[in-house]
Amino acid sequence: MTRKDFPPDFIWGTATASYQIEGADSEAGKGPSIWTAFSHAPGKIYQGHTGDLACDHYHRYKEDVSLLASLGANAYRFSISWPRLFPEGRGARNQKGFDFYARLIDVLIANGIQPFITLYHWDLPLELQKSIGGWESRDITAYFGDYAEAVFSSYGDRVKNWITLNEPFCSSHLSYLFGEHAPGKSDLKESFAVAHNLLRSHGEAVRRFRSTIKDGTVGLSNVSQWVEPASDSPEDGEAAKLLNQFFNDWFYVTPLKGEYPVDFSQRLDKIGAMPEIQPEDMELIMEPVDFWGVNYYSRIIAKADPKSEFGYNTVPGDLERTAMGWEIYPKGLQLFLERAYREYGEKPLYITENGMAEDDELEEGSVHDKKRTIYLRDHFDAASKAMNNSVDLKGYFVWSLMDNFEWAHGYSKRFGLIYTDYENNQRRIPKDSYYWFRDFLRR
Ligand code: IFM
Repeated sequence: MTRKDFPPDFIWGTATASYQIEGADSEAGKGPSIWTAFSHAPGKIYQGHTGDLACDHYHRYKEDVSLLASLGANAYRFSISWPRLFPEGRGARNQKGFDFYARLIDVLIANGIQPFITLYHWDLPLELQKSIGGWESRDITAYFGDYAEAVFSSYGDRVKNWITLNEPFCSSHLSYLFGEHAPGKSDLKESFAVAHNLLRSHGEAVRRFRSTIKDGTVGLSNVSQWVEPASDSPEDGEAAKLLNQFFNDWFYVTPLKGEYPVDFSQRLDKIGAMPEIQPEDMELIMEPVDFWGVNYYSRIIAKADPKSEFGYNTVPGDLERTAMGWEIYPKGLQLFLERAYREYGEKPLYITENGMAEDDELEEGSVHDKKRTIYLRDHFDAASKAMNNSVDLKGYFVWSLMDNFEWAHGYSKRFGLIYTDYENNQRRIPKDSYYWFRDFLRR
């Protein structure tokens, strides 16, 4: 398999997110985010790590763009930090923040790299959390819309591809149900209310996009798991359907059809956890997207369990795992892309994240991350098979350009093509997988 197995205009890039790489968290007028507060709260993050400095990308963005250019990437997906532009989420603008992204965009374009910008990758301005409860409040939608519009008006002349939200599943359920992410709450009903407000805000951003930008595309990036039943039994089949609705369909089918997936909704209804849907909410949520962003890492297996709240549980599979403990299943990428294309409206797809954490070690200036290289090769192959089966896949972003702040895991998990040497002033050291990807792109 070589680059020639993909169309000539195929997008090849890497992805990152603001809080995970930028650092300069309280510099140049930036306001704190919910992750600033969460990472500084005792006991929330591995060994008390924070994103205060992260990869120091804020100061080293030119070096990072040079590394992208040497890789041969023709695109780069990054997110904008809302509190860097609006320190309190609304009201006063921070011009230095706007200037930073303008410089980043310009240097990318000068190097022939198209920016793909995500508006929200989890770093909500802390002030909005404190004053209105962040995503818990319906009022967030208008504020997110205003922020989105300010971004579109500032950069829309140069940036053509946009993503509203990254993985609303995580910013609702990981943050409000499982409590692992900021703001760290555990309340089922609230997590679905938050998911509803995230989807409404996504719709609002799409609406603002259509009224501000004349040429360009906008989509939504979802964490996407290939769901399998534990056996051929009808009960496990039903379990897989429910898990699919909870994990995947909730954030793909709802914006497509304006209706929450029926079976899972019925379960939620029974326990009084369905979000309140007001007239016109669904019309807003359904604002049509131009593409779906698929963030694929692994599969999950569902087994019927009449005693559990939703009628199923997940059970471990027996495939090799990454350092995150996620099973390595390239075939799942092909199957997911095929299902997504078929069931989510035959829209163009991008893989907006794919990659793996490995226990990388620096040995005499090199990192021999063989597993990651094989992982990427096999997932590229799976993507190309999906395309051969008629899936309209337009691009592939490897997660991540460099090792970075992996949320609750701090810096203990390394996903990068480039090793970040946290002990030595965040020195960048391209790993073997970086050179493999570079050669793949050159060939
Ligand atoms: O690092 C995260 C990213 O922020 C969102 N998607 C999954 C990645 C790996 O866990």
